[in-house]
Amino acid sequence: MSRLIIVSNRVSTPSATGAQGGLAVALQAALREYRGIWFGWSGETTEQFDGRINFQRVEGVTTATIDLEEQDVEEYYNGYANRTLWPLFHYRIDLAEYERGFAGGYQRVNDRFADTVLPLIEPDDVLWVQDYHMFPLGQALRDRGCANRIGFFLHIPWPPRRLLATLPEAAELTRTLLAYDVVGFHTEEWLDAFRDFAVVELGATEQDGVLRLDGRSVRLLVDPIGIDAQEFITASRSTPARLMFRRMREAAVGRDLIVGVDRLDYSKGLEERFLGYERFLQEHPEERKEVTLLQIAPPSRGTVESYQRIRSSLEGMAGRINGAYADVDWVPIRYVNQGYSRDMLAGIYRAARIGLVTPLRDGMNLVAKEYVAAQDPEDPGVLILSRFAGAAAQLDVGAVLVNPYSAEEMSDAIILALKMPLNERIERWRAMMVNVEAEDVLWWRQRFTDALEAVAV
Ligand code: GDG
Repeated sequence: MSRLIIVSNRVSTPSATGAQGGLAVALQAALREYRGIWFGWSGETTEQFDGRINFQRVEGVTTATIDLEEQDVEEYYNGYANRTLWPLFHYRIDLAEYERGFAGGYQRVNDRFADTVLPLIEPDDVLWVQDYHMFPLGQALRDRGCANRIGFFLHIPWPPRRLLATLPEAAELTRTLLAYDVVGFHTEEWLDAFRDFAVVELGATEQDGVLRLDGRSVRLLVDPIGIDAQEFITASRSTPARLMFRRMREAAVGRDLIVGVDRLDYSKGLEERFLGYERFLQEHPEERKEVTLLQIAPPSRGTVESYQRIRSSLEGMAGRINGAYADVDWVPIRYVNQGYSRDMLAGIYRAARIGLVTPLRDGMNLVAKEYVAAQDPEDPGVLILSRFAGAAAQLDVGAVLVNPYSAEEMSDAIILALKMPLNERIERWRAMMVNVEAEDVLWWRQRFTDALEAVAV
């Protein structure tokens, strides 16, 4: 295909090792095969925006980054992206902040992105814009005369129409998506919600997956993201993974391990998870010293107040539950705020009898798929998965699905998983693994770029 230009808020080089978001991990795998550029914000600030591009080439991936002004970061990133869109799109209008300053900064940064990336675009290039930071970028590029094929993929849920309607710029923002040629979502549910808003509020029409409004047409695509399954299986067999596996099993001294791995974020349902686990301890006193919950939660977006609140709330909860149930030789929850390398993470997943993945709302959730990929085929663990994660649409074939708001359901699911016989664990795991391997990150990328290439220029 033609050259691919990916645009997203941040770019990440393949050699980076620390805790990375799901988007970074997925796009590195996708870019490895392509001749092209990954364009985004450097994460640095500058006194006065000058549009200077810093190019780097690492392991076959060219990255191009720009610095933003302090005010841009405040209004666009900490403001509109993290305090307005993220909570709203995760159904948390109670946390969403609507301020015109944020909206203005968001548009300004998208215009700056458009101005800077435009000179890099050659006539045959295909552009692929990522995620909620960049909704208006396609429109900004069209306004500047860009006639290339441009696709957009949303990594988070699209909220129901009546929730989205609370956003003052809802109609404008949704309308800008019509500037793209293809718009992709993880699930049918998110796509339906988008189409519903466009049809009811904007008067768009839809036929055979193509949405039309004011002479523009856009193909809507369900394209669930996957992991680099082969890479993750290899990671789970690496030396750091084996060492970590042994360390975990030794520390567990015969107890079953339950593991959760999440960015510290209110959408991940960590408080509800702790409550569900506490319920389990209350209802099953005989199991108390037989299990340990290890929750790994590297901090994210620490400058935003709602993230500081969740952090201190979780510390309080873990302390309270441990205080109530711990004994001299056992603590119920090990709550860890640091990140681990991917290899180590694979070893941790493999050592766990249960993967507890219970977001309140999640576009997809890659941890669920990583947990599956890391299991020992002869003795796999059980995935307990929220019905409200996009991943449930694919992994319902083998996961134990729960409503994360219900402590009782969570408690029932934990005991079910602990008692599950080996043959049932294997059967469920195989069904999920077929999906994780078949619909992996390469499949996801191919499906999207095929749809984009199929658009008539
Ligand atoms: C967004 C959407 C969607 C976590 N801790 C460590 C670590 N991680 C890695 C995991 C996983 C990634 O971070 C998290 O991905 P998720 O998909 O779970 O969640 P978001 O970051 O919220 O991602 C989400 C995704 O985009 C892709 O479209 O699935 O719904 O919200 O890969 O392994 N990685 C390392 N150490 C850690 O301690 N190395």
